[in-house]
Amino acid sequence: MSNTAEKHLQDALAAFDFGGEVLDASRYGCGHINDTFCVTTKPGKRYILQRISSAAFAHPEQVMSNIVGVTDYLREKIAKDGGDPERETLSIVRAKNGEASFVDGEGETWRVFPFIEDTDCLQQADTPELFEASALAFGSFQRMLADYPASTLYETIPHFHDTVDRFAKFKAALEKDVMDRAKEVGPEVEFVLAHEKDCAVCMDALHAGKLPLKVTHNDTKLNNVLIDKATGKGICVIDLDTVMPGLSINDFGDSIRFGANHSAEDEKDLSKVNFDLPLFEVYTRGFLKGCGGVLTPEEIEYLPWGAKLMTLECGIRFLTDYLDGDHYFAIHRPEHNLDRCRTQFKLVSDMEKVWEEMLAIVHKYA
Ligand code: ADP
Ligand code: GN1
Ligand code: MG
Repeated sequence: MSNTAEKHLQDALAAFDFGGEVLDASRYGCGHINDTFCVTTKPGKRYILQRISSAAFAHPEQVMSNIVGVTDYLREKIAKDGGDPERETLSIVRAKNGEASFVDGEGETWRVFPFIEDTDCLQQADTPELFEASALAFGSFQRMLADYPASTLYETIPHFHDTVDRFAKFKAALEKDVMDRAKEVGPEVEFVLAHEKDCAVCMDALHAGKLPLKVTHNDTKLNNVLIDKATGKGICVIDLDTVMPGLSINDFGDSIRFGANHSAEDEKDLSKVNFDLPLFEVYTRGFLKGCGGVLTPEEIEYLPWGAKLMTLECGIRFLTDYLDGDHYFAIHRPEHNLDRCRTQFKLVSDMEKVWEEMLAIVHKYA
């Protein structure tokens, strides 16, 4: 994220029809990738206006093509199941020229979604019930897209969850050390190097045909699902930029990484960062229920690996960005990415200590 989004905000606002005068457009949310604004109009409606991160997405038009396809498909499915398509999936507000997005004078892409009202976006699971609600939502997302034509989807970020490739990119950043920061991160570097073999476990299982490619979300943190304030149900999975073929265990794993603990992703005091096995259990139960039988026995067997590798990989990504000079993830303090990396590695170590229990929990609900 950078402040230059404000430079083109007025142009972007003018490119869309918000159904009335725009009263306000302010930065919104806690995402690390896009520039997000909440737009309020005179008729009292709200919208999400986003500038898609060009640091993350080389082809925003491909991102939008995926989102149009997936949300059209979900809308039909939700309606058939008697749900409310306006609240249970994102809808795109097209630009005045009929396109799914607007490109500003600097070539940056903007898009608009109606704001889904009367929902909460949580940064931490306040109760196990809410965490389970998010698990049901992400599991159902897998189930609903099980028959989606995967070949029509673009790979919006190549090698996104290829942990072997993430390891290689980390080594390259370490070697270059453009910011001269490697000397500050010895223990973190050691941690990554000691886990080199682990990085290959899921990719090897994919290549061996043990794990299938599915249509997956790939960014299933708790704040990417909206919880209905009235019912406490996870009603809408958002942030669809990385929906593409991937591993189901990674959708499970990324939620565990972010939500199965009681601390913030950027907590500085590591004594507060502890993997929570009961929350792991709650999420496992909800996710498997939401998936409704679409996972193979091998996918279920590998769920703990999904949890461990998504956490390790995310820590590696934060560390790589720190070494590179913080160009990818939005940061709000100088060592932000390093703090984030440390929480992830603490969680990985915790998981390693209760590995047998994690396996037992997965077997219990398989
Ligand atoms: P990023 O990729 O930067 O995480 P997101 O698409 O997740 O961007 O959006 C950032 C935040 O904006 C979300 O965490 C959520 O709080 C809010 N948000 C996004 N879309 C909607 C929507 N349609 N309705 C309500 N809130 C939304
Ligand atoms: C980013 O977009 P956001 O903030 O929901 C990132 C995820 C990371 C996450 C770490 C496209 O998610 O992969 O796991 O930060 N998204 C992208 O919090 O890189
Ligand atoms: Mg997000």
